[in-house]
Amino acid sequence: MRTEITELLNITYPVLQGGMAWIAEHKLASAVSNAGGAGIIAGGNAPADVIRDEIRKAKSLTDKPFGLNVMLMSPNAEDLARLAIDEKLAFVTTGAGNPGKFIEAWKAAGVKVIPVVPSVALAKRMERSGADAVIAEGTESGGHIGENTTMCLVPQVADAVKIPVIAAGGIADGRGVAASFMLGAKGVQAGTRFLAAYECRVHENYKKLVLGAKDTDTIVTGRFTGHPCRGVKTKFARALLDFEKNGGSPEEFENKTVGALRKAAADGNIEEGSFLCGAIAGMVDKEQSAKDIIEEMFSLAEKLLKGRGF
Ligand code: TUI
Repeated sequence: MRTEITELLNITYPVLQGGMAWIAEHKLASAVSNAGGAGIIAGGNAPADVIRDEIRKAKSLTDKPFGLNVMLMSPNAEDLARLAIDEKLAFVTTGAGNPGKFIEAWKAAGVKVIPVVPSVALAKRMERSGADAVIAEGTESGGHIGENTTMCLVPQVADAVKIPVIAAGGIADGRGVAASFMLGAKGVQAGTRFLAAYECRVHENYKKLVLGAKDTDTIVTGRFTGHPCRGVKTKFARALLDFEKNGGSPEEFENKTVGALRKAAADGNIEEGSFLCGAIAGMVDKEQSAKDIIEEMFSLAEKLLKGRGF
């Protein structure tokens, strides 16, 4: 399935793996890239040395292109931005902010730039700043989210910019891929589905929660901090929501959630971890290899799109 995204990134299938902090490391990224998609190592809040090591390990496992996700709220964002250049990565994706100040240097170094955007306004700004593509991410996504839905955001962004649009949020099978293409996307990004890949080395408890989730099992916490996050509706997540509903302070909320991603992903700590995942978790119910996930997604998508101008 050739699109502007397969051409841009030199990949076989127009699918990017989500840049899930504490989860997306070399094993998963290289498996996705080896399967013909675009694997991504998540920078998260990690220091550059740790991520350099992840990048080098991924290079030892694949000769296919893979990228780095730079989470712009990280205190290490600047170092990670430079690391992508030093390591000559094929592309970067960015999240949780405006990457404008890094774009020129990335482009000069030949690193393709693909920011996540939650709005048409930011998509247009990113296009003007020289981004190669944008990821229009709906509020169905896991982790830090915007307000608009994938269904509404993707066609509006596709109408507003000339660069290719990648749809994200709520896409976990071939139907989601086909729908995204119908909405004007030239590629998709999937996080939650890849969380269930054999090659994803997140804690067993995390996988179990996602695989066991049903349609109503995710909630959004932290809206009042300005950084809403979607994840599994555990007792801890419900307590966070009660805390904000009952007038707790945003500062105290942040204190309660410091380290919660690590506690979930590395320790499987159900009591204090934030098990971020997308609203599509209810549909993700089995572990598979990254290769099987991608091939299953695209064989269905191609069947659905055949004869519809794709
Ligand atoms: O970044 C994500 N997902 C994430 S980051 C993360 S770590 C974190 N933990 C707690 C609070 C905040 C972050 C967990 N999940 N997805 C991409 C994404 N980017 N979603 C929304 C945005 C976004 C929001 C505002 C991108 C740009 C933006 O721009 C605001 C501006 O400055 O114009």
